[in-house]
Amino acid sequence: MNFLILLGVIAAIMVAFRLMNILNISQELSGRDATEELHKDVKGNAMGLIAFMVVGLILFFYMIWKYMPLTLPVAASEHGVRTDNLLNINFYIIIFVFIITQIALFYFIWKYQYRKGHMAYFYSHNNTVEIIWTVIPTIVLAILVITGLKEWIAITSKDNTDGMNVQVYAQQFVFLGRYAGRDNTLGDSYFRNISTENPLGLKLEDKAVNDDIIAKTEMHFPVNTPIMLNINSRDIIHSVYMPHFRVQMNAVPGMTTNFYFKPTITTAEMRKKTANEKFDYVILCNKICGVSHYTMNMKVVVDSKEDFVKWLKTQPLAKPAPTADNANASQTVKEIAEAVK
Ligand SMILES: [Cu+2]
Repeated sequence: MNFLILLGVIAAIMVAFRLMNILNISQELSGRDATEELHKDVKGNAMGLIAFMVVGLILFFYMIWKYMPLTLPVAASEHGVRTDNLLNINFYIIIFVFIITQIALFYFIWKYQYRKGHMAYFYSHNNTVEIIWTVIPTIVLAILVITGLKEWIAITSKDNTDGMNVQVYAQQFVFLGRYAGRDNTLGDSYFRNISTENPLGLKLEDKAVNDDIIAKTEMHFPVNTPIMLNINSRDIIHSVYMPHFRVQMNAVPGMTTNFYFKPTITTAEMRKKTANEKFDYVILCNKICGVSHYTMNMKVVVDSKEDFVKWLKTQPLAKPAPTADNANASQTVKEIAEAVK
C-alpha cells in the first residue's frame, strides 16, 4: 500500500514537470518573454518568505511554551543552579541572535527583490562592519567560555577536600555505591581482587577498607553536605548521570574521575515541589554501554543528615566477611595446589 502511494506521488511530480514544460513552450510560441512572467512572481515569493518567517517564529515560541514544562525541575544541587543560569544565559544570547539574523535575512530578501530598472550596487568591503561583527562575538564567547571553565574547575577539582568521599562503581549493567566510613578514606582496590564476595575488588590488607560501607540497591546522600564522587568502571566506559543534580561524569576503566556537588533539596521536598508523590532521584548510565544500557540505573535518596546516618548504619560493610564457606573454598584451593606439586 505504501509502495503504491509512493508510486502515485512520483507519477504526480512527473506530470507536474510535464505541465510546466508545456506551459513554457506555449508562452514562447505565443511570443511573450518568459523572464518577464518570472519577474511577476517575485513579489509573491518575497511576501511568501515573509509569511514563512512570521509563521516560523510563532511556532518557535509556541514550542518553547508547549514543551518547557516537560524539561527538568529546579536544580537540586548548589552548583546546579549556577549551571542552569549559565545555560540560560547561553540560550538568551542564542535566541536573541537567532531572531535578529532571521528577521534581517527575510527583510533583505523582501527589500532587494527584483524591480525593473534597478541594478545591484557592488559593495565589496567595510572595515568598520568587519571589526564590529568580529570583536563583539569574540568578547561574548570569551566571557561565556571563561565563566564555564571556572564552573567546570569548581565541580571537578580534587582540591575540594571537604567533601564526603563516595564511590560510584559502574559495570555492565549496574551501579554499586561505596561510602568511605568514619575515616572518610575509600580503601584501596585492585581489579584482580574482584570476586562474587568482593565485587569492588577491595584490598583487604588496607586498613581504610575496614569501615567502608557498600550500597547495592540505592544510594543516599545527606542534604546540604558536600559530596565528592569517586567514579570508576569495571569494564567499559559508562557515564554517571544524575540529571536532577545537574551531575554527569564518565566512568572510565583504569582511572578515577571526580565530581563534587552539594545536594540542597531532599527527596521529600522535591516530591512537594514537583507535586509528584512518586518522584525519586536517580543515577542513570548516559553512555551507550551494551544491550541492557537502558536498564542501567540506581535509585538515589536525599535525606536529612539524621536519616542518612540511620540508613547508613543499616547497610553492610564493603569488606567481605570470611564465611565458613569461603574459608573452606580457600582451603580446597590450597589442597589442590599442594596436590599438584
Ligand atoms: Cu552503562
